[in-house]
Amino acid sequence: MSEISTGSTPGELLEIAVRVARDAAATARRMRDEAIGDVQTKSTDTDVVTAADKAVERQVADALLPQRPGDGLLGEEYGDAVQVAPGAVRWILDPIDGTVNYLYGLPQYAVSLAAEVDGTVVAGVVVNAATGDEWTATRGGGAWRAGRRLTGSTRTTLDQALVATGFGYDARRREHQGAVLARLITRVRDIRRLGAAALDLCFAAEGTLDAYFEKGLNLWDHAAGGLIAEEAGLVVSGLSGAPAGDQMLVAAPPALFGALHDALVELDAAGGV
Ligand code: LIP
Repeated sequence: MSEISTGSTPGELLEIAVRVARDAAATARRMRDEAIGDVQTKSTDTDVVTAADKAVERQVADALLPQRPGDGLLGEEYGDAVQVAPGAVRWILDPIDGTVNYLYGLPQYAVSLAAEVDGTVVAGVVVNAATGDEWTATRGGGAWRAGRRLTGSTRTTLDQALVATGFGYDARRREHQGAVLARLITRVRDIRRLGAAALDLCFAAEGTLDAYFEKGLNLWDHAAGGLIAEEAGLVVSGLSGAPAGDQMLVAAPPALFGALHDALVELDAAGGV
């Protein structure tokens, strides 16, 4: 990989993230056939990691860290390499978000890479490794796809909203999530379960979905996609004033957010294990 700049403006960090994420997506695509032959499990028997998840994360670390001393990297597979100093950049990476889709060959998996400074995500990119589709954002600079500025859905009522969500790998959690869904589904247009939080957030940012919510996400699942959704004008948060996080993440345009939020509170969507 050629020279990586030491720049630190959101625009410079985005440029770096885009180049590194595109190369990582190419590796994931190239490796798929061989990688799905080498699969291990993590938290449960259905929580899988392939050789490509690990190889992509190592590739991103090798591309970024040697050329940017002082930066850190929080990745899904190898965790938090170094503690960064105040003002320094911590990269947040999901090498392949939607690993089960990757395993099955469903073209809905992505490299998600964000740059965070002092706890705030300032730049982010999501690249669908199967299709090459790409979404980007910088804080204050808007969210973009193929040169088009994203502004989210114009839907205003929950009963007309196409809402995406996801389920955890733990059967007890899925039971609770399934029960919530059984009651929510009568209040929305329909539900979509696409299998990759980063892409769900990007679809909500561009209005291909009206809203998205999920319990149990890790920071690497939503760091980049969350910024892209926020910069498209969506509200991205937890419930009852909590920030978006593993308890709950809800992303919806302001006109829809209140109704979805209140339904999720009523249905105890952040409850269960
Ligand atoms: C996935 C998330 C998805 C969720 C899955 C899984 P992974 O991340 O993107 O939204 O429903 O359970 O957590 O494991 O493919 O990186």
